[in-house]
Amino acid sequence: MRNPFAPKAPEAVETPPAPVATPPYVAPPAPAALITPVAIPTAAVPAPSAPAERKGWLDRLKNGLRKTGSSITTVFTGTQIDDALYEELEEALLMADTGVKATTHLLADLKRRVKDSKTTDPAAVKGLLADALTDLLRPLEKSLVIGEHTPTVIMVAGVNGAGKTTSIGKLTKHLADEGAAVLLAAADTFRAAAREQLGVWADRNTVEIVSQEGGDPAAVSFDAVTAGKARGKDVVLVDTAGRLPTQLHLMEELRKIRRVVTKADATAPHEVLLVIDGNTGQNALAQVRSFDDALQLTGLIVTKLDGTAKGGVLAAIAQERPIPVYFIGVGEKLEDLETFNAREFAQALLT
Ligand SMILES: Nc1nc2c(ncn2[C@@H]2O[C@H](COP(=O)(O)OP(=O)(O)OP(=O)(O)O)[C@@H](O)[C@H]2O)c(=O)[nH]1
Ligand SMILES: [Mg+2]
Repeated sequence: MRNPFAPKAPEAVETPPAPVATPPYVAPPAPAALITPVAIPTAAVPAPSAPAERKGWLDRLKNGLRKTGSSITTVFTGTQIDDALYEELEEALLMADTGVKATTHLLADLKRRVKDSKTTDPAAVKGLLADALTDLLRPLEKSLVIGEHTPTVIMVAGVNGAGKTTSIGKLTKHLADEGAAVLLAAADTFRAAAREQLGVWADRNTVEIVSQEGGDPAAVSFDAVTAGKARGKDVVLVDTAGRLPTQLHLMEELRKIRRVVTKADATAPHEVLLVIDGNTGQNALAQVRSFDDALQLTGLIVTKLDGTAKGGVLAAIAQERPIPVYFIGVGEKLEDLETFNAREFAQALLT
């Protein structure tokens, strides 16, 4: 798939063989694409010279994490590497939502790196911490692959207001821009406003939407997947209503949506994504655990890493429930959704 953040190629006209009713979705390759079609190896490492757009976006991520970053980096402004430095660092990491387990792991790893490097300069320790954090976060790096199934069915869940619908909208835009046929399923049937919100995204991107006033979320999802198959869509995105893991009947309803989607297509859902608000702190980890236990998550989207988010929660997730982070969001605008890169994130956090 072409990198949506790279300058548009002059004319990348696709000419599928004429008589095929449902041509498979194939897009030209590019590194660091937001979505990876199946033909491209998933280890889509960003090109060494990141496009200008990505740099701009990284600046926004840095801005969002600045508060956390400065409270961690002041730890390294002293003249000695001593117990006081490690204690201060421990405190700063805990304050950044890193959690006890990941903090303990990072400190032990860092001490080992300091010893191996024989450095005596606190400033150098910052670089070693960035390495330790990158290694911890690396298992979370993974590309979302589409094209393996037609349609690729992606179910999206999360607590109220986490950013599910917005993230689906951003994703739809990117997919539609790349020529993928997308169908949206408004499985948030409780509120008229929720259907309308998704409808706006559908109109804006001129993609189709399956919605039903006051209908059963599982029935809407079933209809959407069935329609997606019949109409040869590349992707079906199922937007669900927000809910807390403690609302057991609502969690059961999510399981029902999942089961019913499988009835419409035995291989679906191909992805079950949890959207988490980056400001949720350590509670985000509890959300990941609960939704994963209920739905067997395949990926995460972490939103709102602009503003007051502390960022350390990704380290906690990596340590305790390493589910891939397909995307991170740093704002409400369309371009504020990007792929997750461990090294970039560690550097953004520690500058
Ligand atoms: N600053 C910022 N705001 C975001 C981001 N993603 C989403 N939002 C905002 O968060 C609010 C909630 O977003 P929605 O997409 O409606 O959240 P939702 O999870 O669908 O909410 P429910 O369906 O009500 O559970 C909106 O005002 C979005 O604009 C982000 O990355 N950064
Ligand atoms: Mg919503």
